[in-house]
Amino acid sequence: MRWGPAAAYPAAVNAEESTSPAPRAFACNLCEALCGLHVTVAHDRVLAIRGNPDDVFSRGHICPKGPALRELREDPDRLRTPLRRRPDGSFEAVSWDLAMGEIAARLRAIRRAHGRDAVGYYVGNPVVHSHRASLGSQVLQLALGTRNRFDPNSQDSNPRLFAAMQVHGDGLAMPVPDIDRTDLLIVLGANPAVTGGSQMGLGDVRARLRGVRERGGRVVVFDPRRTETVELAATEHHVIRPGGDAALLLAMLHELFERGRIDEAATARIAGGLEALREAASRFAPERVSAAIGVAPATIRELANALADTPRAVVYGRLGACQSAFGPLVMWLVEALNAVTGHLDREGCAMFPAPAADIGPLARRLVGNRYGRWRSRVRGLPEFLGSLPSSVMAEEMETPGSGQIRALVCLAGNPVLSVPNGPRLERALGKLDLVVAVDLYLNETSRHAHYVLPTAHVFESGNYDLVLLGLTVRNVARYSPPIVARAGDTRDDWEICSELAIRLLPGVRHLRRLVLRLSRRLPERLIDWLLRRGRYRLRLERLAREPNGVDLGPLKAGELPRRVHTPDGRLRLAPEPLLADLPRLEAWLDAPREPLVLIGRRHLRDNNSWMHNLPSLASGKDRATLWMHPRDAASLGLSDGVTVEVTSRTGSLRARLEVRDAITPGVVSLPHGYGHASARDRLRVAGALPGESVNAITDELLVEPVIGTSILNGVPVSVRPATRGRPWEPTATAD
Ligand SMILES: Nc1nc2c(c(=O)[nH]1)N[C@H]1C(S)=C(S)[C@@H](COP(=O)(O)OP(=O)(O)OC[C@H]3O[C@@H](n4cnc5c(=O)[nH]c(N)nc54)[C@H](O)[C@@H]3O)O[C@H]1N2
Ligand SMILES: Nc1nc2c(c(=O)[nH]1)N[C@H]1C(S)=C(S)[C@@H](COP(=O)(O)OP(=O)(O)OC[C@H]3O[C@@H](n4cnc5c(=O)[nH]c(N)nc54)[C@H](O)[C@@H]3O)O[C@H]1N2
Ligand code: SF4
Ligand SMILES: [Mo]
Repeated sequence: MRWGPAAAYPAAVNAEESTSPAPRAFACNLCEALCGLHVTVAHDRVLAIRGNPDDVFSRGHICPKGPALRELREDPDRLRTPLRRRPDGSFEAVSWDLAMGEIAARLRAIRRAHGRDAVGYYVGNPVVHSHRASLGSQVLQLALGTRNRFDPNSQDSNPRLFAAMQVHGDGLAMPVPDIDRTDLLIVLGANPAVTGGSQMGLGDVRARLRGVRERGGRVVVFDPRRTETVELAATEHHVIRPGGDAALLLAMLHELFERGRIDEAATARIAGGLEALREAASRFAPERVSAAIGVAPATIRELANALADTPRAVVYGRLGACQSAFGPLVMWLVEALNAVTGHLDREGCAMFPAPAADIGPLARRLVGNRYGRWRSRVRGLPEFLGSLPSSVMAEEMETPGSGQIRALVCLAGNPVLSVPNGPRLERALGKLDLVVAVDLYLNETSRHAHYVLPTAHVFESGNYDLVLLGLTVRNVARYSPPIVARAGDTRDDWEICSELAIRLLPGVRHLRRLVLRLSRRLPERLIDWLLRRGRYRLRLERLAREPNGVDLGPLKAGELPRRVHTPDGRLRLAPEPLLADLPRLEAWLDAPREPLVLIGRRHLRDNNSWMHNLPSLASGKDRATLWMHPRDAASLGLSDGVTVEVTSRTGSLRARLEVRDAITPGVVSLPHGYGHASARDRLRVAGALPGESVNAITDELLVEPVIGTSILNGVPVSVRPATRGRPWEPTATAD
């Protein structure tokens, strides 16, 4: 059947022509900008979505993804009933009770025969954007009790969490830039103008970013690409070689130690390890690192001194640096540099948010602050915060023996598109005894499931951003109660996870109905409890009456003692596991360069892999293109618009070439989250989009050695003209 966007979607209803119902406030949960939306609803249908000018955090700003939440609710391809796979591979609709009963029975049988670790558990990114999903995922984890737990953090935040754990003694103790008051913001590997900020929740993104420059401050961006953030907000852009950030920060420290610009007495009051940090930095003089990282010694020196001279200044590093070859080192050095220059826990500097509902104590108890408690069976990569790196999933499924993964529960994730060497994972998934997906769609991952459980739309379940309101640049509290009734036979992630957990626990199985009834509002009760005992003494009921949010004021200094959980209450400036990785960095400085390396890219209308089925976001020109500098294109004899084949150790893909001087020579870039052709029968808009999955050519064996984070920026590749075919027709990949 042909099904174009025009036929599939009811035309947007003109709000003026309808009865003009008053818009309801609801906070967008797609990214960390947490924008307030005005949602016009009539008869349980969403008519229109705009920015909410009265929202205390976002003040009316939104991006195109927020309004697309309307299309998400209407999308005819979104799942509305549980599915079970038939022997011939097709899916049939089944009841919740039947699906839940069969899943639980099969999981129990697999565990009886092969042990708990035979069930793998993948928890995807949207979980952190929903309180009902994050609490549900924890409950299900308790019931599954598997050590084969995975999440995107090994492709994302782990270096930052690890640095927080090492330096502050708590993985959640992550300061954010006090962007509203800073005079110098140094950005390493982030593009908040597009992403909404990450571990730096930026309501009213564009105004906040531009604000620094408009106040006369400096915004200095280090990035191999001239990004949208550079265009919008930077006063300076420095190209850096992918992976160069750790050496840059060490060279800045070198300069500061050399010139005696570090207040040793002040630092010693809050931190230990200064001598070891000085010793480490002494090996990385600006002249030593400059050629390798592509930043001039004078630039490094000037910036180091500017940091020391500017009382309100902050260094911020994020995803681009986390996914580089030295992610944990960079994130450690960001914390250390802010601390030793007096830019921690002060106004205009790196500051700790004070959330109304603080999950810190609970998280420390549940997840703890340890790592390496167990290792992956095949490659021996360490557990961190209860999870193993996702890059080991495929080999743990393929390799026979005790502890082999034979089933996977995948909650809100699309690892076939998000994990390096996705095609290998896809093949491994196809051979499992049982795959259960909890998702909105039948997509590249969930199409391999035996059961797919459909989740409700966020407008139907309501949301409190339990995790992300602890990472905002201003203290705010905001609860969005449900604004429309449940459409279709869906359930929310809490309902699904808690029921599955209950069915897996032998003791409570028989009291299921009672326990489920009692636990339905447990997530809200927990938040209410956290709010009441929190420092602002709020209540959920009050927040429900103020959906524009409650402004709790600018970030406050003096949070450090509450946030630091090291044994002696002081920061650790020179953690042993990170010092141990420095010889690798020194070797990298001298190693021959790869001629061409691949980095990632995010676009405003993409949201990782999963909103490409919404016409307003999918429209426009092909975004899954390979960006290449004119000089490289000329030397390879390639011209703009041709189809190229990009090859790495793991495979190859085809993409249209975009020749752009915004990217630095020697570096090419592709966005992730594309490659929907294989799911086109159930994703009719996304499936027609050009583009293949970049994770067909990222390498599951390319990980940094400290905690096994995937190196997704700096993957060696070669590029040549494609001999045949169009970029969105999938190519074969090597094993
Ligand atoms: N529109 C949109 N917004 C999103 C998402 C999305 O998919 N689309 N995803 C969300 C998610 S899950 C996350 S984690 C956040 C991420 O949000 P950000 O942390 O802002 O990350 P990116 O936009 O990926 O930007 C990373 C930047 O690092 C650069 N870079 C690559 N390698 C290096 C390097 O070695 N050193 C330096 N200094 N720079 C480097 C890249 O060119 C890129 O500009 O965004 C979130 N917001
Ligand atoms: N090469 C490369 N790979 C990357 C990245 C990169 O920059 N480059 N970025 C990495 C990063 S930062 C991240 S966070 C990961 C993301 O990796 P994943 O979390 O694995 O993937 P997503 O694309 O976010 O897919 C989310 C899935 O959840 C479903 N979903 C959406 N909302 C809900 C909900 O409320 N409940 C449920 N049950 N399901 C829902 C969607 O339909 C989709 O299938 O990708 C990582 N992979
Ligand atoms: S910037 Fe983020 S939070 Fe705001 S509307 Fe867009 S996706 Fe939603
Ligand atoms: Mo992410």
